[in-house]
Amino acid sequence: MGKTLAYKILENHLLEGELRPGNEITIRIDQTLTQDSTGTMVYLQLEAMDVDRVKTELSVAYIDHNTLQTGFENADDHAFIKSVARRHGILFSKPGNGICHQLHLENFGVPGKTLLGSDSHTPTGGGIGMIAIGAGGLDVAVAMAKGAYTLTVPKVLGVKLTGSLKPWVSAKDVILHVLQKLTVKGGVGKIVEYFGEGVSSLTVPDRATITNMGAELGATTSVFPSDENTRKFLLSQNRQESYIPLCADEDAVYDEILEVDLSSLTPLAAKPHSPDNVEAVSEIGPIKVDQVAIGSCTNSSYTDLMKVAAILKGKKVHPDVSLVISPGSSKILSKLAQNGALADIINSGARIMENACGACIGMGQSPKSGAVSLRTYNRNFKGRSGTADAKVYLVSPETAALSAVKGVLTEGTGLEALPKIDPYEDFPFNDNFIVYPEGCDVNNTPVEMGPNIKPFPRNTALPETVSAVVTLKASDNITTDDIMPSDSRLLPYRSNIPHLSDYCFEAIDKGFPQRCRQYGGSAIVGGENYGQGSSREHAALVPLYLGVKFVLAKSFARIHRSNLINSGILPLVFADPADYDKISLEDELVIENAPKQVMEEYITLVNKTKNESYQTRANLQEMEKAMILAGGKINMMKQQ
Ligand code: MIC
Ligand code: SF4
Repeated sequence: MGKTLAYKILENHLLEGELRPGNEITIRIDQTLTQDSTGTMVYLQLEAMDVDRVKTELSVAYIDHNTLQTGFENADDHAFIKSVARRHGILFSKPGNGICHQLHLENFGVPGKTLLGSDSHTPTGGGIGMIAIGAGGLDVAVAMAKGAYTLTVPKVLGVKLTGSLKPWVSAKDVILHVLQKLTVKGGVGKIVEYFGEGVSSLTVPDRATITNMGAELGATTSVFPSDENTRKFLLSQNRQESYIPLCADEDAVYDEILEVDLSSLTPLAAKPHSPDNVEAVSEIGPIKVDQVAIGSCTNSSYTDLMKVAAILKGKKVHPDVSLVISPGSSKILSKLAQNGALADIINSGARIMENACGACIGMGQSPKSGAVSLRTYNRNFKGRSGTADAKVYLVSPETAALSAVKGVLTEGTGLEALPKIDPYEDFPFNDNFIVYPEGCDVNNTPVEMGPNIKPFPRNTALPETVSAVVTLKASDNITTDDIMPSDSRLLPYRSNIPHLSDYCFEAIDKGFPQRCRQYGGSAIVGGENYGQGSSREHAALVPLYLGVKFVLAKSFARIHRSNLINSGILPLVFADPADYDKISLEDELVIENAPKQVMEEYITLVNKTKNESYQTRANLQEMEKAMILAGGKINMMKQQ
């Protein structure tokens, strides 16, 4: 039976377990990446593990999220990360170099290797044939310490591509189409693997846009074959030696198949407030636009920005539109500056922002009240832009740039095609933003710890009786942005859990932190796909700090579920989803004989307030059981 590309790479990296869907396996991790907003926790955890040099082939610490530096906090975090990177042999990418995923693709990604990153969009690396997985910070710290990662084997969903894209239709429209078909939970427990004759028509930046937004499907990762386009991309980055051809066997068997005829696609947009709320731009119609934001790890490649420059050349941004552009990397910005495209962009009236995440994570550029903001980003969750009532639409760079000029949502069907852009132009080698850990030694490099950096909370072993009061009842698709909001006000406190705790669930229920403090032990009740979105483990660490003992939901998103378990918080799923309606805010829920019950298939939950009980399941793998019993991953590791 033929093998999928995903399973070939996993098999090559298998350290423990059997490669079958649903099994627990441990794989070798070749590379890791961290970014700064999750990185401070990662490196505090790495320090707590008493390791010397990292065990990976390559680990890189990027600074790209918290670069506003409106006070000492961001810069202190950067200095902390830099000092820890040096201690353990990790490369440090200075702020200003660009967005971690774009940079990793350009400078370090290698087809066929595994990459674990403390950011949900790490699967961008799948664009060059890597198995690149986003994970919670602690998992990445452990991967650095041990060179390994334990996961549940996903199924493989094959996306068969035929045809090729028409002018003005782009990679963003491909992934928006897939999101429309599969929804934000359609990829949970799956790797999305692209194959078929349509693959060769997509450039590496196209592929990276598609694998990047596989995160929005909830997928473990997404992967493209490594082919001639991959070779040309690596050559353009002066890294031809990293190239190897890779693809699935001709007769590979996929668990599911979705067919996409690229020629049939039209420009699409994800409407507020979910990436799967997709409709054709022509159907939505020419709504008035207040802001257009181009950039983010999804759509800030050289090709994307060259297309944008071609559209803006000789044009004027509409008087009612603020157009903001953040290039993905310093190399891209430098190239645009050299070839004159940057001047075309600036002359149109666009604002150029730093090569960083910026507005994508609400670090500046919040639009005006009630604004319509078109963004080439990957998430349009309510409030993420920093403006609670803004309406964010996710679109391609082509649609974004055209609309910025017109002042209304516009797509290009029928217009003259854009000039051909060579995505594989030569990018001269430049590592001036990289700090190498030369002569690193744990013993002679102190950790630089600013006053904003506070210890992370630790759980205790699972007690006999777990008793908790329901302090929040939430609906479906709760995001980690809902649980632990991030914007320019809160991002400087990613290394300060006590401070963040006052803002937990702020936009959903302001009374949550206070209720948790009042009851001591609490429980959260959620709907389907609880914890989708960002990998931030703050969405588990802050509830832990506030005394949350378990989360009871209809289903969980992968990374958040792992983060809960890593923190010793039980993720329970209703055996009968109808029980969700029976539980009310402030009910008291109890698990008797908890250590015994977590070893079993079902866990009985008693509702003391209503005098009834419910069957739940934790679906824990063996190692996950050990973590829950010990009160989290670090405690489990210390016991071992
Ligand atoms: C995001 O896009 O939400 C982030 C910010 O990159 C997060 C990481 C974080 O919360 O720091 C992610 O996607 O994992
Ligand atoms: Fe940064 Fe946005 Fe990408 Fe997250 S999604 S890594 S915030 S650019």
